[in-house]
Parts: sequence; structure tokens; C-alpha cells
Amino acid sequence: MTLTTDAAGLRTVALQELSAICTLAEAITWERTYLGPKGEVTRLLRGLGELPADQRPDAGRAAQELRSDLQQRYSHLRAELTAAKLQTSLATDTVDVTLPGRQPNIGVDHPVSAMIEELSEIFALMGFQTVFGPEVETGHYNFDLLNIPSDHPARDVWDTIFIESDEAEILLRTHTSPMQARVMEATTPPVRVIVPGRTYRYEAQDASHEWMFHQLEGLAVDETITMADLKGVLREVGRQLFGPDRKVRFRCDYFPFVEPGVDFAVDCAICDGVGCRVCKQTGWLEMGGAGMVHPNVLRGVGYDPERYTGFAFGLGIERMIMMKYGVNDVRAFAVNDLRFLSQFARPML
Ligand code: 2NL
Repeated sequence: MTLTTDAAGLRTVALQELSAICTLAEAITWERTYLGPKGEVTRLLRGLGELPADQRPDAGRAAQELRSDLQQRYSHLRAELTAAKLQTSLATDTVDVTLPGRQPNIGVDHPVSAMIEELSEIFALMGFQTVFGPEVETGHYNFDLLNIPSDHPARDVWDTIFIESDEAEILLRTHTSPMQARVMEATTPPVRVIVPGRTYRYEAQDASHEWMFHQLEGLAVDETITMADLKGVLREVGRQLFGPDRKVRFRCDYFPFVEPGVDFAVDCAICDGVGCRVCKQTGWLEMGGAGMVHPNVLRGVGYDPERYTGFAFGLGIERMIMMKYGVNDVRAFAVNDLRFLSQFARPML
């Protein structure tokens, strides 16, 4: 068998195989088998040197022709298969650009944050600034300036969480009033602020008691502030929060930092004051306490009680949410269970 026949035989086999190829992968394998460095055509070309000299020119020409012919056919087929593959993916891997996108889960405010935000907006419209203060306080700001003497039961270790210290009396604030005392010390009236934030009590926990909860206290001091301002502001808050038809009730109460003192309640929006589970059949929901700032408190921060008067109030944030949405266990706020928290999702503004 001469090398020319060898070239012809190789062509027949190679072309036969080539005609059966349907995929790019098959084409690449074919190219390696015949045209690659260890391929059949390459082997044929290398064998030329061993032929008798008179046969070399013809055999060489035949082998070169075979190589360039196969190379041409290969690149042609390869281009065809590449184009076909693109056509297939264009037809099947379609993207419908008119479909709505997937909604990313961006989360929602914690109900406590949302309630603080809602109250801040209500008070801002009445001229109150929102300020925040330290959670670690001194007995001076948390008690002394608020007219709570050293023998007052609220100062008892059973109510206050103290921080060990050799110097001053350091504690976790039991209300946000100390920050209001700080604001008064630093400002000349008129003063109109609210202070929302965490407060702490050494307390056994149950459905209505937590050792940490959020309070919002407010304060207005000026030359002509009266009880009528207190009632007007808190009545407006009750209605903004629970609806324009609500009634707000004031009754006498005692707090050492005010005189006179009151508690205030809104008639239950769930039963319209008739009595239900949420208002415990009373028809009223207790919102918090308030009163005219005690002259001792005004004097303590350097204000002249003959010239200035003020009102102050305090309410519990978790309590307010529980009343508004009918939550029956305050402990739910600290658990971070998404089944609870996601119920308070508000549409984004
Ligand atoms: C309640 C009662 C109250 C105040 C807080 C206050 C603050 C200053 C001066 C005078 Cl700086 N008073 N705050 C007054 C009355 C009641 O809170 O039941 N809170 C949840």
C-alpha cells in the first residue's frame, strides 16, 4: 500500500466520520483525531521522509492537499455548528422582560420604633422636638432632680438596676425624665421636648412587666403654661393615635415630680367604651401619667418657679402598641419572632 492510497483511504474515513457529526464537541474530537499534533494526517506527513525519493513529491502533494481540504471542511462545519448553537439558545433561553421583578425582602421597622416614629410626628406638629439621652444615669438626674428623695420606695434596690461604682450612684434609668432635666439645665424656656427610649426596672417578668421597656416622656415649660395646655395636648395625642372620635379622661393621681398629678386614659376604640377583652371590661385604656412640673423640679434645674410653669407626662411605648393592636403579652416585643413582628408592616412612605 502506497502513501497515496493511504491518503485516499484516510480521506474516505475522515469524511465519513465528519458527515456524521452533529455537535461542536464531536467536531473538536474529530479535529484532534485527524489534524491535531498526534492526529492521523500529521502522522502521514511525518512518514513522508521514509519513502523512496521518487515517490515523495506525489505523496507529499497528496498529503498536503488532504490536510488543507480537511482543515477547510472542519472550519466550515465548526462555524455552522456554532451558529446553530446560538440559534438554539436564542430560541429556548428566552427572558420575558415584561415579567414583574422579584420583590426584595427589605424588612420593616420594629413596632416599638414605628410607634416612637408615629408619636414623634404627632408631637412635632405641636412644636415638640424629639431628643434622646443616656440609658446609664446618675442618681442625681434619675431621682434627686425629680424630687424623689433618698427614702422614696422607687429608689429601693428592688426597683432600680444599679451599676457597681465607688463614686457616684450609677444606675440604668428607670424613666426618661433625667434627659428632660438635662435639657432644662441646658436651655432657657420656652422648652418643648419629648424623650423616647429604653428604661429599666428590676422586676419579675410577666405578660405586662418587662425589666426593659420603652417610655416616651414629654415636657413643655414656658411663662404661661397651664393645666389646659396639658389637657389639650394629651387629648390631641389620644385622637391622633386612636381616631378623631375618642374621648380622653383625666383623673387625679400622684407622682413626686408633678403637682397636681393626673393619669390619662382614652376610651376603648375596640368596643367604643362598652367594655371588652382589651380594656378589661372597663371601657378605658390607661395611656400614662402627667401633671404640672413640681416647683422643686423647676428650682433644681435653675428655673424660677415664680416665672415659669410647665407640664410633663410619661407613657409606655409597648403599652401603647398593645392597646392599639390588641397585643396581650409585653414579652413578645423582645423575642424577635418574625411571625409577630411582620404583622406590624406599614406601607413605606
Ligand atoms: C407614667 C408617669 C410621668 C412625668 C412622667 C416628668 C418629667 C419631668 C418633670 C416632671 Cl423632667 N414630670 N415626667 C410626669 C408625670 C408622669 O409618667 O405613668 N409613665 C409611664
